[in-house]
Amino acid sequence: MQTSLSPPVIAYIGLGSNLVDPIVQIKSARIAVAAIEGVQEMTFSSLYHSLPMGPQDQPDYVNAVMGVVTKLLPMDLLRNLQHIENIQGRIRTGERWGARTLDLDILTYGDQEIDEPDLIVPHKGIEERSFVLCPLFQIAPELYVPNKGFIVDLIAKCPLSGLKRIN
Ligand code: ROI
Repeated sequence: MQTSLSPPVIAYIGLGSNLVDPIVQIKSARIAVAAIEGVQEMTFSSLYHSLPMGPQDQPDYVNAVMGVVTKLLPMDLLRNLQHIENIQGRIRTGERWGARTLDLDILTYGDQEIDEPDLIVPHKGIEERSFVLCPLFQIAPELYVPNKGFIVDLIAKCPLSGLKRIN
């Protein structure tokens, strides 16, 4: 893949899966993300079991968050993550908030705020998602999420919604 390199930035990536052996999906994705050229794994949270946000007629999810140092520009990082989603069998049905084999979201990218048609960072709705905030807090307890607040304050305001740590 064609990419441009820039100075290293710390980014956090949310991982989610609720189809075709979610724990295996998340573990495979971790390896694939760490293997992207220009991306280095820094931290990886526990795995969490979460109830679906959105339509309830879908399986429960497994979620985790990964911290990386990357020299990729945000759009290049996004394209690489989408490539991994596709390789792991993600089918985009167009259904909003439907089940998926793998979801890889850029949660934060340094202190940048990005508002592009394909990419909004910090991730939209992060403050309502305990399945993102809890693993993120586990690996980055002092994080300030640009334009949203400190992770510790975001977590205090977010219901746990049945989230359970697996490992
Ligand atoms: N619900 C949970 N619990 N975990 C997710 O990763 C997740 N991802 C989504 C939607 C469909 C909004 N619901 C989710 O994209």
